Amino acid sequence: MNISNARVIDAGRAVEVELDGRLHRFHAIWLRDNACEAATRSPGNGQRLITILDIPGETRIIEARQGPGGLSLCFGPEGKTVEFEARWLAHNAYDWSAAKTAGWTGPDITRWDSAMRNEVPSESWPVVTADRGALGRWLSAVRRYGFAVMTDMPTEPGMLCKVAELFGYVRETNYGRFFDVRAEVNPNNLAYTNLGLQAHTDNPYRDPVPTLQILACLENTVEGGDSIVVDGFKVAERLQAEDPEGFELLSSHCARFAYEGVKGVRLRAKRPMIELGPDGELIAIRFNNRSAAAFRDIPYEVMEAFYAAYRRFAELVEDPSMEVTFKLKPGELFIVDNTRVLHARKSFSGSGRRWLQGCYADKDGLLSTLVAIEEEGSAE
Ligand code: NM2
Ligand code: OGA
Ligand code: ZN
Repeated sequence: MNISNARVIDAGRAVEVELDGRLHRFHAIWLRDNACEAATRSPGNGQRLITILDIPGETRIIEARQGPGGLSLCFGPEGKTVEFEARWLAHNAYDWSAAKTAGWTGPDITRWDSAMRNEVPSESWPVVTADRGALGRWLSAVRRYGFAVMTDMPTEPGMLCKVAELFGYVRETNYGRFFDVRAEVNPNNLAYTNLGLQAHTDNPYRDPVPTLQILACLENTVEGGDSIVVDGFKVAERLQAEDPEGFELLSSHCARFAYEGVKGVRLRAKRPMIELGPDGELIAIRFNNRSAAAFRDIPYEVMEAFYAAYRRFAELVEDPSMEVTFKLKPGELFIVDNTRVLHARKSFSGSGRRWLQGCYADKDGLLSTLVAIEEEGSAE
């Protein structure tokens, strides 16, 4: 990292510095808050020891000196000198002017369509349990594609929880720590039938929604029952390209979802089908025909147009050019980012047996484990 031309600007309210040939400005208050030294952050755990109120509101940069690997800044009125690494500054630089368009996603995400069927990310259980690098590859695929397959699982009940435990924790719900998915006599959920299920995200009636789902196959000798996955982020992108108003409608109005299938459970949530962050980042898709409740947060004048956009979204979800289809065999499972990738199943016939098990887990733990594995790799 090349650092040059550091100078105090705006009467000490900021510093300007060239990092690898590009000028960046950083504010005095921001730099002071992010000082990486023992009185500001605990050297042991990296947590900040001070609050914003411990930093004088009139903080200014009195002096900027440039060293080989970084910047040495003296802050007034404290009279405190702090060193900043050039690499750290470049990584956290924020002096970008380009406004982002609604629906953007970060560099870790690659959207996909049916062409993914030729390169479905997949690792085998004996390999990921023996090799951190292989586990890292699998988790990295989940981060990038929101979907990955695992093969060669022992076909023992509950093994899918061991997969969640490779990177985090099972999220227990009213359906149990994990649940059997098979046709039942008095099903409390349409998943427990032989009906086809339109591509959906699970549990949109929960807030927060479970961010990962694992579905493992123990038996599958039925006719049909194929699995389908669809990248909801790709669907959103296509909707936005062909019908920007439709995208705007689904992202700026709340839908409602509910599950009230058994006595004592009354789960309800009010959230958009396409959720954007305040900076326009695409955060989550919620789409589930079985659990959509009556929408009542969309003005009368807008409701018909909202429904037209909902229909168009559904048509894109069902467009064969968007889907990857496969039939799970015993010992295979798949994981989906339930905030992004929709899953479906085709209906299946009465002859033969189909037994899947499912569980939920959370993506923050998966991403944390992945970054830790990546750091192990780069520390070698
Ligand atoms: N099960 C399989 O979100 C849903 O209601 C889909 C969930 C019952 C846990 C099915
Ligand atoms: C589910 C589900 C799909 C299947 O249980 O949430 O979508 O293949 N099941 O049975
Ligand atoms: Zn489901």
